[in-house]
Amino acid sequence: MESFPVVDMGKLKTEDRAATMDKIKDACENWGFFELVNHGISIELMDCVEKLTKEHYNKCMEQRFNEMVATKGLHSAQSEITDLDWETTFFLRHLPVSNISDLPDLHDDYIYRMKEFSAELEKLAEQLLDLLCENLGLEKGYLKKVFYGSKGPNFGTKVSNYPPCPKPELFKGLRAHTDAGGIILLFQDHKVSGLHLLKDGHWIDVPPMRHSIVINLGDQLEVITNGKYKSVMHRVITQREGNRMSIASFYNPGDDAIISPAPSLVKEDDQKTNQVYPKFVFDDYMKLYAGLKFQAKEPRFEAMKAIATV
Ligand SMILES: O=C(O)CCC(=O)C(=O)O
Ligand SMILES: [Fe+2]
Repeated sequence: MESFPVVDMGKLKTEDRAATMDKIKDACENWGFFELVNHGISIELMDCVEKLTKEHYNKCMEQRFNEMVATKGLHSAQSEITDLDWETTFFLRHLPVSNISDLPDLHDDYIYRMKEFSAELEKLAEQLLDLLCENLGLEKGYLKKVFYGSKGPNFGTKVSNYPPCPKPELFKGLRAHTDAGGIILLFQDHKVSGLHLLKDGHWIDVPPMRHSIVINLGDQLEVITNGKYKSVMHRVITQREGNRMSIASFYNPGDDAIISPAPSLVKEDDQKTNQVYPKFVFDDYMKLYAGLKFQAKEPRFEAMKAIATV
């Protein structure tokens, strides 16, 4: 079986550039996921973010999670739980307006480092969007411009921990879904695994690799590429031992961004066979997604076609 795609971004500045671009193209077309190394974000910063996130979990999140488990009586579950995820999270919004300083239990150093990390991830996301443009034959800046809307992109970070679970067969850390937005950049625990993607009907492990960033594509890139690239189902399983940290940053279109297939990626045949993806305002998609996250994406695309407000 082919192995999980690992892209060495350092090679983009060498004679291996063309082969590296091909690797990204293949990953986008066939996996919806890839893992980046030599992405330019400093190891020192990543180690610091990891340390601060784990400290914050130990200090603030672990007890809260255990109380939730006790209140809901989850330890006595006897059959699979399908309406809840075995995770504890908080969300940092960076763009269009940051909420980091408003969050109650983050100390100054953590806030400072998370801001620094998110600024690096924002740059990386925009760089990746341009690499995708290049592979798709779209002009440089096309995707960034589409995502911009009138107020710029939505960019935020979900900080999650998946605590050890006494009954991993009954709980998912995060139930299977595709991501609604644009491009996702994930800094995952290098010791405790758990993220799976669905490929050709099989769940495949996204292997932990220290200091890498895992990239995946959301529903909006599937629409804009008219299905040339697909958002891929993924899930997190629970483990009996170890707490898994995951810091997922979502670079998404702005609320009023108008999303539609790039005209150059729609073929005449697609029109005839009605294979064209819908056109909509991003926030309308998000409202629909809120209630349907853990379901297949195709009915969401159909529903957006039926609404057709733009
Ligand atoms: O925690 C992970 O590894 C993945 C998280 C994820 O898929 C999500 O938050 O959408
Ligand atoms: Fe996800």
